[in-house]
Amino acid sequence: MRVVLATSNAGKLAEVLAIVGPAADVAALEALAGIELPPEDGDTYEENALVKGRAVTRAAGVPALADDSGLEVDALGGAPGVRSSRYAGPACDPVANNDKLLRELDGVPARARGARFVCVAALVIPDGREWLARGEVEGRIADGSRGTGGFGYDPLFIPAGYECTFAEMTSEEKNEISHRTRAFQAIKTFLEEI
Ligand code: ITT
Repeated sequence: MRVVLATSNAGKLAEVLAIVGPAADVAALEALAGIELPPEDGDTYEENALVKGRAVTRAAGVPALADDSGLEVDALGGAPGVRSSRYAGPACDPVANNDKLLRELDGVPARARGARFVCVAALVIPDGREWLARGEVEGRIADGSRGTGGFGYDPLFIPAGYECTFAEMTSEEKNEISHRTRAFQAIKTFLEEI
């Protein structure tokens, strides 16, 4: 089955292709020229994932997958959370976001740098049916930026049980344990049903 992934984030697209690829023919949003994603002003990952998925399904009449995700840092009361992409401002600049996060955690010791990545994946199909699935991975925030793989906050995130950041892992290693894999594995079972 052909589904369109409602994202403008190339890093997400690559990961979702690797996870869901064998179960469905996943196309990038660019395949549907002219369709723009609506603003994400929901207060939850679930609302935002559905907004993205519904917009693409409505505009194109095809099944859509969407992903809303973020990084929740304990010492910051769960911020940046659902606002992760815009943490340092509307430019959604990952380097500025990472710099801001390191500044906010300046002086916070390792034991208090706990964090988790959260991903909510949505599947929306033209007959109105919708599915949601959440995946999380626990870890902590490094003292500095390390590694060149992945995207977004990956150079700052050390998953529990590891000493390297997500950006120091291969994409296969990250995909073994990531929040995105956990969410999209569940969505994959729904895809196989319809
Ligand atoms: P789309 O809305 O077009 O899908 P986006 O990047 O704006 O792309 P989100 O609104 O879901 O996506 O924001 C998620 C942000 O959380 C993302 O920009 C990263 O900063 C961060 N993030 C989520 N998953 C991540 C991961 O696996 N590795 C690193 N950062 C991640």
